Amino acid sequence: MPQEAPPDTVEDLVALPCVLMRGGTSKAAFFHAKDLPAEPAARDAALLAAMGHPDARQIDGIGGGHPLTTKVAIVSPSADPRADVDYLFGQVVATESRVDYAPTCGNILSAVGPFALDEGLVHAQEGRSVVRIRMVNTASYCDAVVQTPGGRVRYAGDTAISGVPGHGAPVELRFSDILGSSCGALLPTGEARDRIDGVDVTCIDNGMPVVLMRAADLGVTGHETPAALDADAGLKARVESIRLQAGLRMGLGDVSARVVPKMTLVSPATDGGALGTRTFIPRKCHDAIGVLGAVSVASACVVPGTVMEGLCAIAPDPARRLHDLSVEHPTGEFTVRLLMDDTGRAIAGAALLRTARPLFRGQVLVPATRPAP
Ligand code: NQM
Repeated sequence: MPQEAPPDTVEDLVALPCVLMRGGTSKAAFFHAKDLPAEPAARDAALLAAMGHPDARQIDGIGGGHPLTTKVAIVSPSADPRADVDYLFGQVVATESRVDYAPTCGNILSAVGPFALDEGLVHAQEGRSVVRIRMVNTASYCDAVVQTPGGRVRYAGDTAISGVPGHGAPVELRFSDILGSSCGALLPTGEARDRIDGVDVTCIDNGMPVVLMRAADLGVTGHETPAALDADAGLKARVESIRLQAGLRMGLGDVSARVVPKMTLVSPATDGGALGTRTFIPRKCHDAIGVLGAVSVASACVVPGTVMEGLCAIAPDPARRLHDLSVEHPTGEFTVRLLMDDTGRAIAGAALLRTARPLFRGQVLVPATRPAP
């Protein structure tokens, strides 16, 4: 029987080394920067072909037909003395044949430490290893604490996160400098509350630019399912109109073709948490909530005067240095730990737990002849 040729000898397909990883409640194709074309247009053409475009189902690629499963991570050793590795995140917008590098992604970030250790970019320590990551998209930093008993990444464990079945080893993410990551200030409009299209909003950026609106102000409860909200064309049009105006006020410019700011409807908690959320990312409702999106939303709870006032179960309290805020979302909750400075009024850092694991290691095959978008 003839032997099948290994994939990298297939003449009209290019084989790109790739690890498919789950990070938190998202999935991404992970690449070493050295394995992708250096020129940005050629790199994006390869990524789009790998994920499958311009088809919404991504049938001719490995993307999952949903924003949360159409992500890429490009990792390389860092030249920055503050970091071990550089992490460039890309949100593939398959239907529009483009890769958006404006946001970073905190869920996928949780898989960067394990990937860097598995791939030998960082040497594992006994017990646990701290991987210092530069988030290239936002020029900010994160320390990821990964379990490495015996000097190898451990994926099994007893940490559960809402939105993912089962348990895994915890990856702790510690952020210290994400205030104003994309907009330059925690409150990019200079106000804790703005009024857009007759609706009170809070524009905030602690790792992710987010616009908070009270669900009730938009005629919904904020406890609807993502499918019900996605089917509400009138609501989505109102949210998009607010988003376009908020983008300008936040200094992000024309955001009509960008995936930031994210749009979060907030409501009183129903399950013992601090608040309820439904987040558009930005045109589809998230099944849970993004990591840095959740950090930004939680941050609004400790800033006086935001739309969270009177709605969040926890009021700002300058006597406290540490706040654990449970952000409820459609598939459970997400606890964000906010560290306050000595005055108790300014946010000094944030920390949270995720799980992550590799799903598949190999090569993704890209048609050699496919024209660039
Ligand atoms: O906000 C979804 C996700 C994200 C991004 C999105 C994220 C974050 O759940 O840091 O994690 O907002 O597009 O992966």
